Amino acid sequence: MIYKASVIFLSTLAITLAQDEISNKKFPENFMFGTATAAYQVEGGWNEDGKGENIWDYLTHSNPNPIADGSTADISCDSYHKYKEDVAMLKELGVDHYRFSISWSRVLPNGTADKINLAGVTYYKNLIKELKSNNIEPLITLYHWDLPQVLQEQGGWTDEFIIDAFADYAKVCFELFGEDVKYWLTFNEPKQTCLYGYDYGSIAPKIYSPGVGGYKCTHNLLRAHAKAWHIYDQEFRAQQNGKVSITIDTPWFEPDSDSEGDQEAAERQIQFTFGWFANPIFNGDYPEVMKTRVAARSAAEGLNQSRLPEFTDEEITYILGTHDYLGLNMYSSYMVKEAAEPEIGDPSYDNDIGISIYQSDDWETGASSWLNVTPWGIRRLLNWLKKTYNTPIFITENGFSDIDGKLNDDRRINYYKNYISNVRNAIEDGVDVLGYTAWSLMDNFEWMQGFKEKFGLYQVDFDSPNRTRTPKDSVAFFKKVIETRCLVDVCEE
Ligand code: GBE
Repeated sequence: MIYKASVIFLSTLAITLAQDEISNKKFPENFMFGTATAAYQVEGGWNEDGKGENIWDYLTHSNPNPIADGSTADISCDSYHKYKEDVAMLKELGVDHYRFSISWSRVLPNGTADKINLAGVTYYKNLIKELKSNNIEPLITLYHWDLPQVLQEQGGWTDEFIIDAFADYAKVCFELFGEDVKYWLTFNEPKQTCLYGYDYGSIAPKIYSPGVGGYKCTHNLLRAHAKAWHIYDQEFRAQQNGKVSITIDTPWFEPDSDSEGDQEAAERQIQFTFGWFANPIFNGDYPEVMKTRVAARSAAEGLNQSRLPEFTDEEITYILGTHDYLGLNMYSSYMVKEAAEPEIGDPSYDNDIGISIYQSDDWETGASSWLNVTPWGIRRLLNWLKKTYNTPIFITENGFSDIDGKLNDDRRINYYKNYISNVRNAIEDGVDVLGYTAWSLMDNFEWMQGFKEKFGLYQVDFDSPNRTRTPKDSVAFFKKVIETRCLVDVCEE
């Protein structure tokens, strides 16, 4: 008996230590709960009705196929044909908004505004109409990584011509869809596009140009973002009355100790990760620490100018203030320690930062190598964002992956419960959070991991021609949170 009791006591203690207490405070009525997807990950119909090829079509069709399970998203969830089922799922969840993205090459098959593909336009008009008639607010991303392949062949994001090409595309979208859209995002996760796409060379278009390509790409992307925002501001805002911003992704970076060195290293890391994109838009120009470090290392490498391009004063002014809110994607955290200055050698973004980073073995992990369960990190990050940019924040992605995609997804429920609770605590701390978006509505094509890592609230049967969608247990959980605005049985009124 005594033995049994102590086992129970110990296991309860372990649970208590593993999770924070869940907030019993209600979310405000106007707080927006929703889910997200992205065009290439769910639509399929890769060459239907006049759609042009994009860099992910091109990459997944190349030989050998570089995707972990050899898959493509030619069909994926088949949302191009099943958008009504998708909206029915959103309706069942009771969401306030749905975040999806427009496929540039579906609307402009040549990448340029000289030819608009009517069938593509109709698809998005139908989707928006279906959402609106079910009282679901669309939150639209213009660019979720799927650049038209023809534009890549002209140099893609590291070439300046892309600024006008994107601005033209954005204008077409505002014109065609803007009447029914209150929330726009120009870019999803510029760090992934620029660093992973044009510097590390690990995602499409897989260009390896360490310490150079990422900075060049970002320099164009930020000017393209600003141009799209100004077009909206000058030509559409008065009639359409929407908000335009960008979604930036970052983990939380926790200093490994109280030492000044570790604190400074963690701040430097987040400035290189988040400030790289946010500082020009919210505070003006790249973060000081980036300018100084990249310039110094470039000089030591024998270059006569910094690998980090410089904005003109005019550009700084043009980019500053091009936001109506801030989009945030957050999943996990890292510990950061100071490190010795990396030796001068071949240029590298990571050496430009020059810190050391790790994830604790004690942290629970999902199917994705980089994703660990650190719900406290989102609260600290939200507070850091408030302190640094002081702006309303829309959480546009947060979620958990597993390999099997099983219906009984307790670990996903636990992830959501703890993260959302920490979001509620951050609101209590005084952070202005507009909404929370779960990634993802359904299992889908997880980029280089193909269909091996599943983030969905709904399971999708990729072996059935119908792509049958089935709710996982997390659907009932999230539905209840949205309905009651509360994470526990009874919330404080
Ligand atoms: C987002 O990215 C995307 O917006 C969304 O499209 C995606 O499906 C979702 O998250 C889930 O991943 O060397 O193995 O650590 C890590 C999330 C690459 C942020 C991938 C970088 C996820 C951060 C490479 N990750 N990403 S490594």
